[in-house]
Amino acid sequence: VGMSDNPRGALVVLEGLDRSGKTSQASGLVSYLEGQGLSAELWRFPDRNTCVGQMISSYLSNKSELDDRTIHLLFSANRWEKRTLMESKLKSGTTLIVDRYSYSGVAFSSAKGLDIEWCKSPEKGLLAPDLVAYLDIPPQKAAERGGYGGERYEQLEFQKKVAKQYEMLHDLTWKNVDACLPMEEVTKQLREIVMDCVANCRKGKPLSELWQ
Ligand code: NYM
Repeated sequence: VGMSDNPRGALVVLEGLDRSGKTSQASGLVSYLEGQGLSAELWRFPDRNTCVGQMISSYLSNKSELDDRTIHLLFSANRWEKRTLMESKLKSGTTLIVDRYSYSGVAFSSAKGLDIEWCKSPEKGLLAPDLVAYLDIPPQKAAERGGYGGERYEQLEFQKKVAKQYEMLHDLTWKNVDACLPMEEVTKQLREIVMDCVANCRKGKPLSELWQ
C-alpha cells in the first residue's frame, strides 16, 4: 500500500489513574483531529457493550464476584474481540483515540499481586499503540478531585499501588503528561504529541504488536 495514497491512522492510547482526566481529554482530542480534517474515533476499554463487556461491568459495579485471574482474562478478551475491527479502522486511515488499553489491564491486575509477566502474556499479539499518553497525577491529587464512583478499584490505597505498577510499563511509545497542569495546558501538550504521532504514521511507520 503506497503511503501517500492510503496513509494509515494512528493508535493513540490514553492511560492514567481514575480521575486523571483521560475521558474528557480523549473526546476533546477526537473533536480536535476531526477539526483538522482527519478521520478519528473515540474508543474505550472496557467496551461494556459486548457480552464480555457486560460481565466486566457487572464485576466493576460489585454485582458479581470473579477470581482475579478470571477478570484479568476477561478484560484481555474484551480487547481481543475488537482487534480485527481496530486493525481495519487503522488501515483505512482512521486514527483511534483509546481511553485505556492493555496498560490498564496489567497495572490494575498486577496491583492486586498477580505476577506482571503473567498479566502481560494474554496481551501479546494485540496491536501496539503508536503512542501511550500517560496523564500523570499523584494518587492523592486524583482522590482530591472527588467523584470516585462506587466502582471496584476506586480507592486511594489501591490507586497508589496501580500508580507503582504503571511505572514499570514505560516503554518507547510512552509519554508522560503532567495532569496537574491547568486543563488547557494538558490539552495543548496532548494535541502536540498526538499530531506528531499521526504525522509519523502517515509517513509509513508500520503497525506492530504488543509485548513480543
Ligand atoms: N480496568 C480497565 C482494568 O482493571 N483492566 C483493564 O484492562 C481495563 C481496560 O476498569 N478502574 C479498570 C480500570 C478502571 C475500571 O474503567 C473501569 P473506566 O475507564 O472507569 O470505565
